[in-house]
Amino acid sequence: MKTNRIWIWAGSGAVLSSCLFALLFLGVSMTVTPVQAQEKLVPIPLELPKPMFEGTPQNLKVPNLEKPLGKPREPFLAPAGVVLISKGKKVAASDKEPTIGEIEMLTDGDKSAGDGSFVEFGPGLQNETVDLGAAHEIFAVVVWHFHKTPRVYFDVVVQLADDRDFTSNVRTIFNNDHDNTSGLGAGKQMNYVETSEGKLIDAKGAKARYVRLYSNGNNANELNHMVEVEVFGRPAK
Ligand SMILES: [Ca+2]
Ligand SMILES: [Ca+2]
Repeated sequence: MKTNRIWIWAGSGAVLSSCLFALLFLGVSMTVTPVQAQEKLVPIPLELPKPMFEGTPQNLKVPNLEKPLGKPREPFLAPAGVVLISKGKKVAASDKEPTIGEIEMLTDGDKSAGDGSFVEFGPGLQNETVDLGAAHEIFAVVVWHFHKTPRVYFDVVVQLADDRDFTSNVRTIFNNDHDNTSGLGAGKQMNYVETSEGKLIDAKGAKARYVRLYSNGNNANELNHMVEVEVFGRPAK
């Protein structure tokens, strides 16, 4: 009898401690798993314009140039509910009087390559800033500078900030200015050839209201061009 009772006591003790252990384990794994990892990921609703040229020419004499993928880009995944949040949003530019087109055309939804769809800004380092109207979680920024002919735009830097003057919580999400011509810091990303796919930049859910894009001329001339900027995200919690 006495032995039985001891066994029962020992048995419930073991059950209790394994329950405690399981709870502890669950608690630990819950704290280390980020909330986002549990969200369902789906391709962002990105619509591409018609290409004006096939493939990518190999004869561009540009240093530090990324090798073309040779196939369509894989769909970009983000949490379900992430949508295009930049269409029709206000844009400001360092060159307030573009020589071709209007600043508003950067977020008008027209991504065509042809004349009448791109905006031409002055030479040298220029920037354009999209105001999303409120803080958003940003997952992707896609930019089309010019895709009528294959071109490489220089010193492409993309930044996020909380304020329009880019003084508060400034983060750089893309920078291929490897020798710091722009004075924004040297970047490690490579030069790339513009295509109808645009350049897709992973913003990893960073919170910001403003998106700023710099460029500093291109391999054909000193001017800066922009067809469209698209930002995919959702309102910040
Ligand atoms: Ca446009
Ligand atoms: Ca540079």
